[in-house]
Amino acid sequence: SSSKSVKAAATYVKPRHADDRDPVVALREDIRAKLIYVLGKTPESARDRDWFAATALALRDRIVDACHEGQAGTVPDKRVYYLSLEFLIGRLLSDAMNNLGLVEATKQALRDLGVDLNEVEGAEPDAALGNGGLGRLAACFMESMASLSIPAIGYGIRYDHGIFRQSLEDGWQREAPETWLSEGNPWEFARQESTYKIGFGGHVTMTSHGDHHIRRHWHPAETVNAVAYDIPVVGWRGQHVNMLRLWKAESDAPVELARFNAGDHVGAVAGRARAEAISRVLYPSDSSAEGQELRLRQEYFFTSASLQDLVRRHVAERGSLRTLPDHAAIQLNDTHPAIAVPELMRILLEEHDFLWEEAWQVTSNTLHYTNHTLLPEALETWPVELMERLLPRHMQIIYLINWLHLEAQSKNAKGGAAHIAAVSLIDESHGRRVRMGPLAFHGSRRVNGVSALHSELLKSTVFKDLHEIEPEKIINKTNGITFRRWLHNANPELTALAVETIGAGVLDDPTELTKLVPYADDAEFRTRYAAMRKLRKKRLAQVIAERTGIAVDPTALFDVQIKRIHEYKRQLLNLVETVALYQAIKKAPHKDWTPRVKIFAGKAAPSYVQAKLIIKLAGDIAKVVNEDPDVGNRLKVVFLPNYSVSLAEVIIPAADLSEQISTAGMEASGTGNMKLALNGALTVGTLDGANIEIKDHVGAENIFIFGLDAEGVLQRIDEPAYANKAISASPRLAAALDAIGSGVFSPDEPRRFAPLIDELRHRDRYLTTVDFDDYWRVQREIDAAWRRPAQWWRTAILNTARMAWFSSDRSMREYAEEIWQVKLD
Ligand code: HBZ
Repeated sequence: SSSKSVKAAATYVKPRHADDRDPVVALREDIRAKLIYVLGKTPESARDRDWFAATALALRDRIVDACHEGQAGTVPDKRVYYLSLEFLIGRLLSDAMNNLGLVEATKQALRDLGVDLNEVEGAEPDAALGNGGLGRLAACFMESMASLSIPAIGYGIRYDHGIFRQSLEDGWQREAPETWLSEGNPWEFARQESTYKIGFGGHVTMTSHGDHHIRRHWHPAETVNAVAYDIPVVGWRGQHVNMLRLWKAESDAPVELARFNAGDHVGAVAGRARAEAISRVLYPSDSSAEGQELRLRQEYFFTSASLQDLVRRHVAERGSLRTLPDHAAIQLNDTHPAIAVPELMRILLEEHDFLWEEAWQVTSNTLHYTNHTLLPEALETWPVELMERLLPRHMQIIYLINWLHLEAQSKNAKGGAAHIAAVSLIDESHGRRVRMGPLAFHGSRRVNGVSALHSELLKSTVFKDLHEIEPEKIINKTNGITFRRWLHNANPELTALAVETIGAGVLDDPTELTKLVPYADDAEFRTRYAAMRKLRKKRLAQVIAERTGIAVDPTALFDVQIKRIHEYKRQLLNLVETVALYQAIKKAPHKDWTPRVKIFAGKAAPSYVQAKLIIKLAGDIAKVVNEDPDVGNRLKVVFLPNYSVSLAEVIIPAADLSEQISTAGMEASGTGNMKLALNGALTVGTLDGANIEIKDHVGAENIFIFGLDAEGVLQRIDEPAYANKAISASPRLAAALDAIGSGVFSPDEPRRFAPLIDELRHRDRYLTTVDFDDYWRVQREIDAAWRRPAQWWRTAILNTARMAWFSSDRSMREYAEEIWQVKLD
């Protein structure tokens, strides 16, 4: 789709290439040569997938040229290392073409070869090495760092299987493995020469070095090789290239030939299979901690490989590791790499002869930690027993770090037992467990939350006691999104309209979007803006028809909630309101209802029973509502399967309304909220996460806010029987719950949804019942607003015009200046 008309961009972006052939001719020749000589295909026999690989290889050459042209042989003053267990990248082709300024040239080159760029783009599998917001944020940050020329390396795992493919079987979620690497990955370079040994298990020895100096040494029982695979990340206008370095686990044990020859073909490779399992699959749970041994192995595997790699690089470039904090800033994306704290200590102590205090200075001045959640079930802890077995030396180091930390605390005024227990890195309340959040906090120079509200809540809740010890440590860095992907590439029509109206400068500087503000009052511009949206809605309607068989009317209000399925995100609130609306339409079918299409998409963690039931409920409601002749086009309900980055790129530009309705205080930030508002969807939302900052930027009159705020939630949650009271006070809510709970949407199994409804009636942990009436009120206000198109489109344009601050370029500039202390040009 991006081929359609980032024409606007291509006109203004000077193509870069390594030779002086005409860019179209050069691409045509190179793509053809890749197809024939690298892939071994003929143009006649090539499938779209082959053309994709050939095109990617030709573009990769140009990225390498850009890299060599710009940075060859230079050692940057300071590098950023972004450690993340997840990078939810999606497709890379349109990113690469756009940032190289080669969209039109590639399209023309392929056309000359008789191939349609759109088909080629469609043949690229998503690199879906992440679950949701946290993983996608890492991908946006990588793109922005390259675009800002911040020298950076992203470190992660090269999973064979990313997030599972979701299908619906009779409305129930089914998971199948995603095989994105089955035909190779043309973007990557395998670097067999960059291999590190990662140890597990074993024991620790002590040797005396005189003067009371005892050195400990770890002797792992088992080692696994981490092999580097590099994906180059090219920034805007090809000015700078960074690397995403992903580690693959390989066994260092040979095939046991004697066993194999004796006929034990499976046993002969069992040890190898165990080692290689580490990079086999992405853990598919989001916002809940896994607690399994393989997960801890993954965390240590990629953290150790990354630290060994960056330490080796630093020593090669600078000699002494004492200057590491001056030349390296390591960012830990949540606690998944928090084992970096004892691992960096171990490397400095054992492999570089540091004394404890020196090692601590270097470690705690190099590491930085981003927290992404306050939900207690998502905060990682590891049983001490498991750590002792898998990482015995690290457990010793953690004990010593904790001992010194608590020793310092026992000397201060608040040093009582309760305070010590609150700040300890070990939780002793239900078995002994290492608390990875406090470990990351204590071992880092800065800790950041991801929205203003979230950072404040960090200080008053999960890190309250640690914050009092070091009040300067927690800072806020509100999330952002890359406009290159989420506006320019995903919405070329809106981009072209903006470029035509306010100039191409907007492609380099998103703050130029504010120049659109006066056009909100220009009727002709509003008509063009609305026409752009209509085009994208027709396209989405096609996709909906293809994938679900449901026919939707593109003139209806497209209301979207797209995100992981989780109770705190309250898809259930949206569904209960859908049922109430359905009942109201049935009662008064001839009222002038605002036609709506409610669009849902998102994956549930495979073991999350309630979330899977919510998906089934969406499908069951859809079946009844969509087939009811009394309803017609007034209301349609759609659940689009297999939500992904590339599906988001289709839905977001077609959305009129963005549902951001989490229980206040629970969504750390949200980033889909930013993508939708940037593309001109109006937000219906709670005062949660970055919604608050979106409201501040777009203006309170241009967003629909409802429900309790975070403080209100904290108060209400302690009141007795709040759900009961809310239901008794609202006949509309009671009727909707009765319908769902009694089987109106599941006549084949009337009690199917009782678990969901019983939870709402008796406990309602996420205050769905409490916020319902206000949600209903604001939705009817939205119905009315849709019936005043001039006003609606004015508001939509003001949203687009005022979202510039949410660019991840802004986020990355703030991290660079206030956390990493990296100078920007
Ligand atoms: O991180 C999300 C937050 O829920 C969202 O509000 C925020 O915008 C986004 C970026 O900061 N958190 C996640 O996506 N968390 C996970 O994906 C996750 C994955 C594995 C875990 C725990 C959490 O073990």
